[in-house]
Amino acid sequence: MGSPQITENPTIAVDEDEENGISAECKELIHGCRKEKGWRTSFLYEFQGFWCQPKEIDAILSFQKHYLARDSDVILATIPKSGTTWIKSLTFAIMNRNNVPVSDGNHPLLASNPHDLVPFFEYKLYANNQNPNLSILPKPRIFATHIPFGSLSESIKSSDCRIVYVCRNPLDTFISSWHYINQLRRESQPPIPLEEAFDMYCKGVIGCGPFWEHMLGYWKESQERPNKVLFMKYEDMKEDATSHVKMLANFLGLPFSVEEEKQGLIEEIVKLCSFKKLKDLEVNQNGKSIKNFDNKHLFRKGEVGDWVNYLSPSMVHQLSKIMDEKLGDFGLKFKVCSTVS
Ligand code: PAP
Repeated sequence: MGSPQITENPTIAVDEDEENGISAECKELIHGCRKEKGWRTSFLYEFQGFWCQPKEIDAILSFQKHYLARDSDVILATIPKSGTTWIKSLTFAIMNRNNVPVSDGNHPLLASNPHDLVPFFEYKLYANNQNPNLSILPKPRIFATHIPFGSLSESIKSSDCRIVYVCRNPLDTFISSWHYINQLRRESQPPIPLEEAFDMYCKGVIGCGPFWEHMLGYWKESQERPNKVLFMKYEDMKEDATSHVKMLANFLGLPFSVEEEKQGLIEEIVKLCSFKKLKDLEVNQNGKSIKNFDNKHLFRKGEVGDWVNYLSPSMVHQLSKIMDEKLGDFGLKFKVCSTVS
């Protein structure tokens, strides 16, 4: 349980010099990559078909070289702002329920942010030129990533480890990303205008984007190998969290017993991991975790359909058209709905 003790360099949050401290291999590589203006940093680079920052590329190279998956590993994959924090908390609570009762007043989720309990490969484990010895971690290990399916390490693809992918309606993911990035920009940087960010998003230029490629990589794999990749949607989870927690536990090979169900354990997990419960915790109000960013920005509204408050009809039309063109033929659809009043 838990993540290995790996020190993070707090200066990473500053990103004063995006190329500072990256390996010679990465430096050489990015100079041959297409680049575009970034949302928070000066540039995003197109690496292996997706957009990312130099430090992420360096970490991904190291991850691809060194990470060896075990059949018992669980990998949680998302594109940013799609429900990562939520799926981390749910999976952690489900998988550790025999070690730590969900009702325990000292449950790790009450004192730690989910990002500290389920580490990212690229922002934590392999960040800052680290190559941690993950073999010392007890089984089953839970890791997370924003890396697209095609760039996962070969051992993930060839082993029997399981992948859980959470996908969110791009209209909401865009708004969530826009708010989050504006919180992280340095004081000297003005907020990025909504229209500018929207154009970049529609071109696919966003961390780990294009969003359609990211979704399709995992979607296709989930269709071909449903026992390998579980594909869930944020909106469906919001609508019926209980049945999704049950489905998740089944997929993870840890189904709830009749007794557990009778005791209301599934509902307890849903409650423990709910937006309201996590948001109000001291660690999530005042703590810092991933890349030393404030945890509070990970809990904004947690609703479906907040995009109605920001996007013009023509923006909705444009993005819906892209979703339809890029995803429709593959049967990946989103209800363009709003539950926000
Ligand atoms: P990350 O990629 O930076 O880790 P991620 O957790 O994927 O972020 O996304 C954050 C979104 O999930 C936020 O959405 P919003 O901006 O529309 O509000 C956040 O509020 C929402 N979120 C965080 N925790 C939960 C939760 N427990 N239940 C539902 N939504 C959540």
